[in-house]
Amino acid sequence: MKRMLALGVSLLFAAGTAMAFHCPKDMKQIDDALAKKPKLTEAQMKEVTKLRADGEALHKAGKHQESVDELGKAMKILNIKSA
Ligand SMILES: [Cu+2]
Repeated sequence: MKRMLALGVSLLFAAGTAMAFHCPKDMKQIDDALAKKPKLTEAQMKEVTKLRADGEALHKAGKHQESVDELGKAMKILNIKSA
């Protein structure tokens, strides 16, 4: 019984951790794309920068799903295929 509980807890933890690791990965992809000086309009650049900052803030607030959503929008503008 104790062992089952431990397994359940570790599975739950693993699921949360997988999500939490997604945001930094997306942020890195965005940073990498920005480092290559992509051809974006000024408005797009502003949007990407904002989404990137929002994503990081949401990630730090523990709202990983929302963070992934915001970062996903930035990645779409940058034409990054999410892995
Ligand atoms: Cu996160």
